Amino acid sequence: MTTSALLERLRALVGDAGLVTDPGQLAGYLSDWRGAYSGSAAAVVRPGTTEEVAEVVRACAEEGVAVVPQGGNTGLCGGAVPDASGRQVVVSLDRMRRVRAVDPVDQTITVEAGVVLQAVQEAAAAEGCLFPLSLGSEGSCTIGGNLSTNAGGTAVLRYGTMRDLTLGLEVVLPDGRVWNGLRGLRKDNTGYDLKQLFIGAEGTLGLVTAAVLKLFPAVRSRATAWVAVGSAQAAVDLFGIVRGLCSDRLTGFEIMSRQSVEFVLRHGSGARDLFGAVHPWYVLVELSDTLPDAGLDGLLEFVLGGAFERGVADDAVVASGSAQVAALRALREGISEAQNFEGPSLKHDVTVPVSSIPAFVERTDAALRAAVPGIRIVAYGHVGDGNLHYNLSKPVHSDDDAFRQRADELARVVYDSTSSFGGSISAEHGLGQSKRDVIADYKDDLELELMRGVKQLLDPRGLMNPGKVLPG
Ligand code: FAD
Ligand code: 2HG
Ligand code: ZN
Repeated sequence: MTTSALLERLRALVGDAGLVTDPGQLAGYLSDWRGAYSGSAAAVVRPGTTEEVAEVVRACAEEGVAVVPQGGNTGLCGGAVPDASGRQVVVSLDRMRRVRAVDPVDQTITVEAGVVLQAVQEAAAAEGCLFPLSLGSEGSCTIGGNLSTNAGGTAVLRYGTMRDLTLGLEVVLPDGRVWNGLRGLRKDNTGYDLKQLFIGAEGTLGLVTAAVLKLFPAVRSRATAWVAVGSAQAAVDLFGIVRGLCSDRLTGFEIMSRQSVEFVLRHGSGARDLFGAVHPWYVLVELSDTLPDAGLDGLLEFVLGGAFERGVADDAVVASGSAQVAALRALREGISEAQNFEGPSLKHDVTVPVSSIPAFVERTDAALRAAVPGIRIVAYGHVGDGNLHYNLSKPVHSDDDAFRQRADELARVVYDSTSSFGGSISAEHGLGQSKRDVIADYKDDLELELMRGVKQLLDPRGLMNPGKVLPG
């Protein structure tokens, strides 16, 4: 069958509204959020139901055409972007936006894969519950993308990653069969936990169409502080102090280097520095509780007072009122976007044991500064999870392309250092196309062999998001 015959078959399945071939409309689906990756496609298909997804995938499989699943297209590793051949079909879940059920007794929510994360949070809140996954991209990213990247974000410390938040999945397999694993059971020991294969698979094993997710009791009080610390070691020490005293009430513990904050101060609208002096590192601490008057501000002040006495914290502000909380969060959440104004951002999403963060930072900073004098290291992230976004911006007044050309060499510096601390080169963003080759040097051969075996079992013809995750 020719491409045009396949497109007519797809049009018959999903209707005119479900098939995009117009170049103007295609553009938004063919490159990622940052414009760092772009490709071409025979078409974008937008099925409206699981049955339609299954029919579309079956039609493509019968014609030997590769499928690229896409949600909100906010991923940072090029996983949702097609290759340059123009032969692949992008399957966007952006018409599958139904919340199928919210159950406050079972504490579950069942949603289709195209539902935007923020809409899930809102649907849960409307029933007095909490869906805790929280990302800077939550207004655009979808549950299908969150599942497929095993997204993390700022509340992992308390609630875990998407893997921990998922009870059941519905998946269209690469041959078009539908696996209905939409169970909301808290316990189910009937063999292999198949849903975990699809979580974090970045669309290489199947197309997720719906999920049953865990809910939690709504949070009724919060306290937020912005703390200046003198070193990464002090940030880790502060983490130990806060966690020790606040336990599960500690919901978020985010670190930011001065360089990261400076970018937001320069490019974020209305952002302002909180302290008179400049500090090398900052921490955003968030406590939360289900009680309405849990006295969290007082608790946070008490904890920070102890940290000052021990010389761990240098300055701090406990936010008063929702406007100040939003301003503090914006200083943290604005970093990702602010980097885009400073030339190419070479992203490295690494994780090491929390206790190794200070030595990791010291060693990696030194190696990078030796390699590129004047390099701007934009290190920040979820320090309570040992996860740093160790991003690199070029020295001021230097050439974009010259810096980009050194991306692989500089990634090696960061990844070798990560590896020497027993860390991982992808904490939460995945491998996509950006890290699919380099992972071969940092993952055990046996693990890669087992991963290839799983791929071969589920997708023997390699038609589900080829060129992603597995080394070529
Ligand atoms: P997409 O980008 O569309 O796709 C991501 C991958 O999932 C691709 O490989 C795609 O093929 C696959 N996929 C998408 N939908 C499906 C489906 N239904 N079935 C099978 N495969 C599918 N990530 C974090 O983990 N933590 C953060 O704190 C965080 N913050 C961010 C902040 C900003 C400003 C931005 C731009 C991104 C951030 N991200 C973060 C990265 C990104 O938002 C997440 O990876 C998110 O989970 C991707 O969701 P998406 O719907 O946009 O997926
Ligand atoms: C965050 O924590 C995101 O802000 C994005 O994971 C990180 O842009 C990045 O590198
Ligand atoms: Zn992150």
